[in-house]
Amino acid sequence: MEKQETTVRGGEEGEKCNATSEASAEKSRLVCVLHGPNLNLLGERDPAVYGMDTLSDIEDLMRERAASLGLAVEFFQSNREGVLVEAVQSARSEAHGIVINPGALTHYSRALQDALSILTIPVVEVHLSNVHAREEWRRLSVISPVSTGTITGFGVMGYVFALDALAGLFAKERRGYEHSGMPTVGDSA
Ligand code: CA2
Repeated sequence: MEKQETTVRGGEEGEKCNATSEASAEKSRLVCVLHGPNLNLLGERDPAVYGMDTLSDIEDLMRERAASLGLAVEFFQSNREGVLVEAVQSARSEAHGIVINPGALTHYSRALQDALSILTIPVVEVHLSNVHAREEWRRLSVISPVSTGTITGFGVMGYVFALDALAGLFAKERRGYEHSGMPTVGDSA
């Protein structure tokens, strides 16, 4: 099968979730998957909290699900807040949806919050652990108010659920256009 997705990693300027595979962006909805600080260490430490899977395992799982949903996916990880803000800005014009695990930035990054708040595409916030069952400070997410929805505590499955959620929203959006000519992503109907 023709490979649809493009994988982008690291913090190089100009490489953040761009639709580098233009053909794929034309054929499928493009989902930009953003991983925040320290998530590059997954699988190396704290398996009791974050599981044994590495970031690469998660991306393989998502690629598989994306292919079955007819979505294109791109991945980007950075340990730097400003670089992630730039990735969100790039996704604004390139992607149809975002899946983001902002790591610890979840709890305090107003810069990331502002960047996401400008978007009109759906944003799914994902956490491997159940942030509400851990320390008090993890219960506050400054990202949740600017996300379409949040998935927390399902481990790596949460990323798969996030793709399912986006595929559902895209399908609903298409139906909305067909029926009324109006977009319906994010409404409560
Ligand atoms: O549960 C999640 O997915 C978190 O977003 C993970 C963040 C944490 O700060 C959030 O409160 C919840 C931490 C990511 C750090 O990942 C590590 C991976 C391996 C070893 C140590 C940290």
